[in-house]
Amino acid sequence: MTEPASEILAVLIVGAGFSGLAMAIRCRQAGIGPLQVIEKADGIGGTWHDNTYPGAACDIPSHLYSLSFAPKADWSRMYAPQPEILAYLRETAERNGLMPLIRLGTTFRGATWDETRGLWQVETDRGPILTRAIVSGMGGLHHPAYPDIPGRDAFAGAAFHTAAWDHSVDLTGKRVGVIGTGASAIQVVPELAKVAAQLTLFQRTPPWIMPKHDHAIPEGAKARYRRLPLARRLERARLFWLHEVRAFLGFTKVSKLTGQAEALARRHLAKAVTDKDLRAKLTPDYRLGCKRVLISDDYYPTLQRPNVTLETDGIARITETGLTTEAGRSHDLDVIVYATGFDVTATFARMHLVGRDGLRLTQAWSNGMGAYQGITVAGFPNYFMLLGPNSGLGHNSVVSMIEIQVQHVLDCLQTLRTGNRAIEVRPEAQARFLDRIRSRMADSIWQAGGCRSWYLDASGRNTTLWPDSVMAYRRSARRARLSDYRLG
Ligand code: N01
Repeated sequence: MTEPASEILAVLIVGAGFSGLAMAIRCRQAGIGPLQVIEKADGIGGTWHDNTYPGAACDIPSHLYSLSFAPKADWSRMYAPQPEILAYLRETAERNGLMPLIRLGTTFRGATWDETRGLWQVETDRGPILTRAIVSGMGGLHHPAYPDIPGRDAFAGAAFHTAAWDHSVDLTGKRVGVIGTGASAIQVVPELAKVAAQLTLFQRTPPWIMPKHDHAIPEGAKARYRRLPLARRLERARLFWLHEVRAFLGFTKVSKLTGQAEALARRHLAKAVTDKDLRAKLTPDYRLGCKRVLISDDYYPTLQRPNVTLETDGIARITETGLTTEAGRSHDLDVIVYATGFDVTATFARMHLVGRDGLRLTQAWSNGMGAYQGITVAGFPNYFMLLGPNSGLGHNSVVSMIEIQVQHVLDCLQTLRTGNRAIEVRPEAQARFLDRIRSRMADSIWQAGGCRSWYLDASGRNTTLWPDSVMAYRRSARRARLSDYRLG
């Protein structure tokens, strides 16, 4: 295949969510091109395009969960609802001239490194693309996970996942069953309970929940942020540090303060739930931080509504008319909502990437996922990941992580403009980095906290989260240390 040079991209960005858009903006500002963004969905926004369930919102404050170089002064609430975040991403893309560069409805199928030409040959469902570099902004939370419960196909009513909401189904007056009690469930349950005749929540493990204190941002504050960018920046910094200290409050490892954070969460529960039996069912038996710590002010009150039942008996099977529990209780339902999270490992495992000397990413990761700074993998030149392995966060805004990674990738991309055809992480640098991660993980809250979560892979290793503060990651990853890379 010999394409004219004009059809060879400098960078292909996969995914038009927070990471992909941030990368595209910064590439344009740095004059890196030609550039294209492909997105499998029919609109931009990534997770905020997919997750449209009632009550969807961010559990990180808006002024922190936004790009520092694309600020928004007039966020409506402390915690923005999904439509507002999606609108922000659309406006940001438009304002930065990205829309003509984005090809929607185009799925990345895989890519093969062409050593002779120093190019990636990318396969999409809309044809091939040739590019010098690929930046994956695919993230890990977009393949809905459905539980392996017998009889799942037998159910005669409507059934859908929180990340693939079926808006054609009117839940008013219906008997609704929700499976799962994670971050998505605690947002959707209060909304569904307002309209459903009966809502049954199937809980396997109770989450730790802290008060949210959500509120509308006063008009005066919005005007101030508009007038005085410094005031907005100070608010962002305040929120950043407020969250950053959580890394030392038991959110990454058991600390002296873990017990105090747990006591705070228990008080939140005790204040909201007076019934002793219900409170016992809602009390976690593992350490706070082991699973994502949730925030909500309306979840506990919702569980005490007369039309809501909390079922803690395990689900034995799904039948034509509802669910049967292991104790033999039947729940007749009109609708089942799966709030059962995402298949993170499968998302990365499905990346059909063939690097140098025919090395497949699945081979490179046969003992578990891992990447230098969560960004680059030895054997895969000019391939970069945003929010790749071990760069998710439990305690602070992932947007901060994205911005650090974008800067690192920009440094790498700059080397390709100065005569180098390829930049590839040195295996020894990657090994050193992964050793560091492993040793920090050993006594982390996710390993030692007495729970299982989506953070862990099949062998029980945490390959998803960064085990330290954002500032530590910034020190580690913000600038690409070129001595850790091989240029050629
Ligand atoms: O998914 P989850 P999620 N039978 O994996 C249960 C981000 N997010 O969509 O705990 C019964 O957390 C499972 O039970 P257990 C955020 O990063 C962010 O809620 O495994 N139950 C659990 O309760 C988050 O961490 C926001 O015992 C079953 C639930 O399903 C990530 O997305 C908002 C089951 C899955 O919880 C995922 O959150 C929403 C079974 N067979 C999401 N299988 C923000 O606001 C699974 N479960 C930023």
